Amino acid sequence: MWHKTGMIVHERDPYNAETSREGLLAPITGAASFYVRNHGPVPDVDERTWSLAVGGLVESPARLTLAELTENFAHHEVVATLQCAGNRRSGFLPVEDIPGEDPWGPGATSTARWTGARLGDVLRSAGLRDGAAHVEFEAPDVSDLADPPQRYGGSVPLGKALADEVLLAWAMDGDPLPRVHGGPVRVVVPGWIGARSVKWVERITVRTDPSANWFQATSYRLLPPETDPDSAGPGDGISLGPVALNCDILTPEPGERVSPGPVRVRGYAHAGEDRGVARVDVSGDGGATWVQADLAEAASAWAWRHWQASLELGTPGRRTLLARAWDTTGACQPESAGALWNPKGYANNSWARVQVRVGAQD
Ligand SMILES: Nc1nc2c(c(=O)[nH]1)N[C@H]1C(S)=C(S)[C@@H](COP(=O)(O)O)O[C@H]1N2
Ligand SMILES: [Mo]
Repeated sequence: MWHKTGMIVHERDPYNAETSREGLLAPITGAASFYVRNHGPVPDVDERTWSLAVGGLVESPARLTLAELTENFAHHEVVATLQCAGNRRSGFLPVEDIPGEDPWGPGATSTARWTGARLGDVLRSAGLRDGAAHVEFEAPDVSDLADPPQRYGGSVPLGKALADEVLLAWAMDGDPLPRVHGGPVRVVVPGWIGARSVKWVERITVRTDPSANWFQATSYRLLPPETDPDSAGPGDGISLGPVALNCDILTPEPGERVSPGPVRVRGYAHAGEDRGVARVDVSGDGGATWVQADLAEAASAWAWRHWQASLELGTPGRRTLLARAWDTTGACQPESAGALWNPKGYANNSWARVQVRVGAQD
């Protein structure tokens, strides 16, 4: 019942589906094509009885209904790209298989215009107490992927939680937030991995430490390649937060046959947190020469940038198209997936590679 059409479905239950390459070409993805990442069943939340508990290290613990949240706090809009830490995991699989994790291509990312209250306004109205350093979010969906099975949750440091762009969102592209995307209310943490944008949020707890929830303490962490992910425990590996600079090629699609002559290559690029996309290079000759792509304006500082370039692919045969983005700190994406491979398959931001065939036949 939560299923959408035109998606690349990785799992039916829990429903996990990525946006098609074609769907990724739109500046604002639209709810009908927005990727879905669930760790458990979509919970049955009734917006008439939903409430948000705000507690922990606050002066005045509170419980807000949807009406109180929408009527007592200023409304803000942010166009923001969400990107799952598992986006582009499929690029790791030729290096070494990653059992038990979905082989996401470039479509575990999408962009929407979110409307909501600032999380910071809600926290400030409750009043922060000494020692406040992290803000935890909890949702009602129970995941049996967690060990032990538990409700989904996570946290962000207080500095990010108070930032203007972080919302408790009740609308997506001007419509009530669809249930599958966390309605009635979700957290939206622009610039951070999608895992922190907790859907169906019902409890916010201000703490001294990061959340002990399995999805924060044990999962969504970058483990050294030689570790066994099943024996990883709380605190192992690097906790993922801000999204790494990334890009991918959307057209032509992998395996597509293109005519000799100039080929239009299009894609997206995204850099998390306080970084912007500054340049994208595209190559049709394995990186011997590069062409700089034309960058479209970003819809906001928190949104991806689309790009396009024209490449001369020359004589018939197989070619690998490459793309690499640079960010506003001057950093470039790493070249190889092999150097980044990790047991859970997170944060593959290696150069985009798409194989095409030039000409009528090989
Ligand atoms: N309650 C809850 N929130 C959640 C999740 C979840 O399984 N349960 N998945 C997280 C992950 S890993 C991602 S990438 C985003 C995906 O948001 P979307 O399904 O709206 O695209 O939601 C995050 N919030
Ligand atoms: Mo994710």
